[in-house]
Amino acid sequence: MDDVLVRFPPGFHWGAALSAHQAEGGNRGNDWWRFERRPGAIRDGTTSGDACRHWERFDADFARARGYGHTMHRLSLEWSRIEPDRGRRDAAAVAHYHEVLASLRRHGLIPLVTLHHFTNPLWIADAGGWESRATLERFDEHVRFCAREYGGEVDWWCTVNEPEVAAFRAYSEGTWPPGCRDDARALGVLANLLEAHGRAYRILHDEDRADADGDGRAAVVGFAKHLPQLVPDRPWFVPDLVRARVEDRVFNAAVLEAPVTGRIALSIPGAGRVERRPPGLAGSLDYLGLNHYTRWRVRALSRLPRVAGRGAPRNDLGWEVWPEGLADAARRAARTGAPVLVTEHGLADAADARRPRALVEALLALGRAVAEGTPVLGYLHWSLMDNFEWAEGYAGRFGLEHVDFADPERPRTPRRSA
Ligand code: IFM
Repeated sequence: MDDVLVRFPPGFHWGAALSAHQAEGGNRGNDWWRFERRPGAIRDGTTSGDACRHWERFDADFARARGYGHTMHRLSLEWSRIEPDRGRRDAAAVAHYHEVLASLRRHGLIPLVTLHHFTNPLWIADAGGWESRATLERFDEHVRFCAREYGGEVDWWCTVNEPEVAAFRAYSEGTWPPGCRDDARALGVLANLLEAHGRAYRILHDEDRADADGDGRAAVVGFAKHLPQLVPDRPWFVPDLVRARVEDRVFNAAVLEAPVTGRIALSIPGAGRVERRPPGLAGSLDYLGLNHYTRWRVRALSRLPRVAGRGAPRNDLGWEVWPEGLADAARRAARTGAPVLVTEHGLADAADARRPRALVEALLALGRAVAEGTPVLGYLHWSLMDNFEWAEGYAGRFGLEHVDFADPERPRTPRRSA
């Protein structure tokens, strides 16, 4: 009975999230577009191609989101479209994003804009990507440009999406561009991305002085943290325990601490250590974006270092479906002292067999956490519609809406979850 009494506070934001490369289609100028062409890079052999054709269809997409009762929408601006060559801004792309933002406002959706969602312009990738210190300068310039250009329409900013995922998939696992397998390099990239967040935080506050929605705040800035629970698979087996602690420390704890204390301290035994205290990073969270999907059981001395619980329900990608985990992650995220905004949560479930129930259970648990005093500002589902799931291709269907990728018109059909 308690469950039905869960209430979210007035002003709680509801909505969904998308990212440019996964939905727009035709993002030819970035490192993902090139990587997708490597044989075997994408598990189902697809490429992002036209994706959802959201570039053309954004207005109708936002109208439907509003129809579901959404009040906020998370999107990303594709850096390679805005600045296809170093220092050259594409006027048509810049104007396009003004239209996108105007459409969101027209439909009553508050935009939450992500400035870096995994993709890099080719000219950045070819100049060393996030291993190069020069990329921090180039990103500063991009952030400054966006703050000045779009600050009048945007108050909510997400600097970097999942810096830890970007670093480890691309530089440690080697499954994302540029496809390296070197933990030491991954640590360096993660440190640079965290530093970039701190710098972007200061730039956005300096440059965006326009209060777009009249609530007295011109810029509300955070980044999105992918926060899975990493637990030992066999708690009685010391190597599993140690490995789970090491992974949680570098992937979760260190990333949560950095924007609070200003200290970046990353280490992996045998791979080295990165330690620095860049100016501007301390106190750089107006909110913490929480992306939550699953928990992983960590195994040492095993071919598969992370597995889903035996017998646990799984999504289409084999990740454990654990609805209560969202509230648990929100409590942990709130220990940073920043209010939490769920910037992503969902599951790949083409048949929509598990999603409706998992969604309700996750929200009930989140509502109870809010009632206990956990500061949560809103919930954005990943994703509004099926889209290009990176190295999984189109096999991971996370949408509230089904998209028919075989049809050039890319029709969308609401699932029961919507
Ligand atoms: O699709 C991704 C998204 O780009 C970042 N967070 C996790 C999602 C699902 O894997």
